[in-house]
Amino acid sequence: MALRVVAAVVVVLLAAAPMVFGANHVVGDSQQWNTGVDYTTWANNQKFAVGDTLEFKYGLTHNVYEVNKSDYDSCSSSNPIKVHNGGDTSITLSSGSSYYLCSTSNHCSQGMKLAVTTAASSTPSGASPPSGSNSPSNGSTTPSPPPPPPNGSGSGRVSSGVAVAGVLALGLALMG
Ligand SMILES: [Cu+2]
Repeated sequence: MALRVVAAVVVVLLAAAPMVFGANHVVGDSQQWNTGVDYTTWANNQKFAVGDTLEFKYGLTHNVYEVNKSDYDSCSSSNPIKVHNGGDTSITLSSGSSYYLCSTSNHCSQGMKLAVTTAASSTPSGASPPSGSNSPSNGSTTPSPPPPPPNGSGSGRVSSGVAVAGVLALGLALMG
């Protein structure tokens, strides 16, 4: 029976495993990474977490420059942290904020700039469970778990044996 509980727990863990991997956010959704899209609004409707991926899909006239905040604010592409090309760029988010823009002509000032901030998730500060171990079972009545039935496993074994014998008898009757 304990084995069955362990098996059930393993099944639940396996079912939950895909949630460990982060979500993929296609930048701009169906509008993708393009001019004329408000990526501030888009980002505000997303929930970014550490480990999520940001996927930029774009035509080859565009690109993805990862920049710092001041360059993001001023649409400067002269000092990029990282440059991506090729039309399909996936970036895995780490904690904090990251900033992206397109360096082509004036695309950034036409809206091709994106700021992403991941939610602080892994460190809930100061929220430790209460450590007091005062259980409310100090009263006069002592609640004890009910004892197992005296010959539970024995009778179970007997009844299953009877069942097996019955199946065998049925099989013999069918064959004979
Ligand atoms: Cu562009």
